[in-house]
Amino acid sequence: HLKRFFILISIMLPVCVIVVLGVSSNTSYKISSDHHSVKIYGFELVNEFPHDPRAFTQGLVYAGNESLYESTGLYKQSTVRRVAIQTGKVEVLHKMPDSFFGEGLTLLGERLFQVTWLTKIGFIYDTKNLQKLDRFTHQMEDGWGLATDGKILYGSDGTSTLYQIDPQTLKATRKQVIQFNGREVRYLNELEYINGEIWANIWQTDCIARISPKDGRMLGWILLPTLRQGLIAAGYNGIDVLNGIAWDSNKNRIFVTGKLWPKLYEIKLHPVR
Ligand code: DDQ
Ligand code: CA
Repeated sequence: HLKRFFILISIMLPVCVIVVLGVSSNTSYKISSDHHSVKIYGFELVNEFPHDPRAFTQGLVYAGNESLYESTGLYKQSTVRRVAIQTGKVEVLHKMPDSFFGEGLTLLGERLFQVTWLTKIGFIYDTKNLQKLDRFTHQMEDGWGLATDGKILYGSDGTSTLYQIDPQTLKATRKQVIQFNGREVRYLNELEYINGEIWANIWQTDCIARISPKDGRMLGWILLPTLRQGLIAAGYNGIDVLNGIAWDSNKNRIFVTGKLWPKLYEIKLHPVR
């Protein structure tokens, strides 16, 4: 286990450093204004809760009443579910058709919006029973993440583009290419709207980007490598990447988890620089 742990650290640390500094082997390190304005955050663990280790988490959103709505991926086993935070128990379950791979999920009013991997098809569900109300097509390249500020939807498709989407027409009303240190921030994945910002999991990393939806500017990086590394060190070898951010705006609580992770974490950020 120890050996695996060190191999993992030696892989993940450079990945985070590369993302944060925007340095690659064929470019030289350039100081840009980003380095003065973009903050780096670590975290403090507030709570940990059980999480279904078979849930390939693709969307996570606070439902109120100490529960979350979660969408899970993988063909033949994609779901939308409501889960109790304390116990991790599934309270309501909707099984998606076998041919769809569930992706990002967000809650707007009484309805849940969801997108699916490798299609432009999305679904709308009733929050009460998770029954499907409607289907839609969107204008992104692919369906990865979804979030909302309560008025408009925000979407990601695995590129560096953050989309603003009209929830009535499902048309993209604005596209912002997210950049850091003069480079595009690609692989924007699961999203959350938090206190006027968009937070984005960066696929295949332990990093979350904090983005201003007003001008598309990068505001900060949250580094969470120890969550996944801790699980690996505890013997959970089958887990996938960090994915899933939910925000309880009433109590200002932040929850994160990952694909096939046995835990859901409540975290508090602290600036490290
Ligand atoms: N995405 O969530 C990053 C958008 C896609 C993840 C795809 C993971 C592939 C798992 C295996 C797929 C089997 C066809
Ligand atoms: Ca989310």
